[in-house]
Amino acid sequence: MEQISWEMAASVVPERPKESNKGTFGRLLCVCGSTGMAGAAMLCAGAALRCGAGLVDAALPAGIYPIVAARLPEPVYTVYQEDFSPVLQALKKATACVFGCGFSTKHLEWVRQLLSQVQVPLVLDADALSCIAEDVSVLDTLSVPAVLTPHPGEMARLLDCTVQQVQADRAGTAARFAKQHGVVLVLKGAGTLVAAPDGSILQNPTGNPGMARGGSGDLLAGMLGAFLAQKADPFVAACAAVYLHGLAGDRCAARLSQQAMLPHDLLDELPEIFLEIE
Ligand code: NPW
Ligand code: AMP
Ligand code: MG
Repeated sequence: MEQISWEMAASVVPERPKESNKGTFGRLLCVCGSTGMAGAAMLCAGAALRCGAGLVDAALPAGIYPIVAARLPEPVYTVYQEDFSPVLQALKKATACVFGCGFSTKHLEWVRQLLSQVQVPLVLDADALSCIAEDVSVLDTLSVPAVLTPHPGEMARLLDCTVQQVQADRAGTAARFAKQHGVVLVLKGAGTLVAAPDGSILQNPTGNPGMARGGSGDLLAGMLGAFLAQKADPFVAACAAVYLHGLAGDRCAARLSQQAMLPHDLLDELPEIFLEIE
């Protein structure tokens, strides 16, 4: 199978014209995190910041806002409680949105509201995917490009099948789902696959088992969201994000060992990688 190349990954980094300002590089809304999963929001928003988004707006439940804001000074924050409307207002100002990392699976109605109102390219990850699995047909109502980033467990939920069935035919599973719903589908795991809405597919050559720990996927979603906010084509953005995420993981493993590396350590590898691209 054809693999994602360094050149394709590098193509996602835009020129930074002399006269540019933060608006030039997009406004990414990250609807992530819930009580008990503040880390998912931090990792997602932190990765988006390191991948060039002009402005990151982190939409958080009030309970975790002080924790996240104390650690990440750069985002603006949209804080909500029982009422989801502040998030829907923030969505109107965004140029891309990442939805689902650590969001909790209790709010199917909020997922429906966001999907019915979103007008910008969208990353759907983690608990947003688990909610959508209740009614996959909501994907067919989307009028914007969507990139879905399931791990095999989430893919199995979306298809109402077993993880073993997903893993037995990863390429076929990813390509069929992408084509059927007109989305970009990133099927994660060793040799992550990226399937385009036309069913074509590329495999990621980077990454290692040191990335098999909680939080890795939340970083990937933030990286991908940042590239979408900077107007990258959704399929190219997905390929670039998985390639650069895996490359950062490989460099982390060489520096820190697969045993001890942590997801947030990957963020420290990104500046060197972007220096090589620039
Ligand atoms: P098993 O048990 O390994 O055999 P869930 P989650 C399966 C947030 N996080 N290959 C797995 O199978 C996320 O963003 C927050 C095969 C199990 O059945 C989500 O919102 C963190 N099977 C939420 O937690 C850090 C695989 O899928 C099921 C597989 C829940 O997400 C952690 C598990 O999936 C986390 O990111 C693979 N490669 N991968 C934080 N610090 O705030 C998974 N499975 O139930 O959706 O749980 O992925 O942990
Ligand atoms: P998640 O399960 O959502 O946290 O996502 C895990 C991330 O780590 C995905 O990007 C996976 O592709 C990556 N990952 C997990 N295990 C491995 C592995 N054995 N080899 C390469 N990448 C992996
Ligand atoms: Mg995940």
